[in-house]
Amino acid sequence: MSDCIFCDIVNHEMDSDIIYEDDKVVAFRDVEPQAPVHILIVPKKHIPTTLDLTEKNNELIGHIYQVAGKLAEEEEIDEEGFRVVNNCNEAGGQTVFHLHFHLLGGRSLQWPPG
Ligand code: D5M
Repeated sequence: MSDCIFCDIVNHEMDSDIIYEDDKVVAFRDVEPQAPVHILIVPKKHIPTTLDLTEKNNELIGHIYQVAGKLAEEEEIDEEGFRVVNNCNEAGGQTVFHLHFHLLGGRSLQWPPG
């Protein structure tokens, strides 16, 4: 176990409901779902926040959005619509400091978010 829970999930050292994995990312169901479909897409590499991204990560971010679309199709929320959210730092609502993207759907999502 490390001091990062998402690193522990990526390394299969902590139980989680993993629904997708490849060489770059892991996707698993959020333990505190805010919508009928709430999946976290997490890079395997430990990157704390959006502010730590560099040009070297451009391909990774594009890949994450492609995975989000593929999972939205698999979860059958693609046609009705869904949201991909990244929270950054405290006021942005970030609680786990390992970069992650929330895939939310299965209900009508409000705007602006709270
Ligand atoms: O989102 C962090 C999210 O991570 C939040 O929705 C709860 C979720 N979480 C925390 N621990 C776990 C484990 N162990 N499995 C699955 N989901 C988890 P943030 O944007 O940082 O607020």
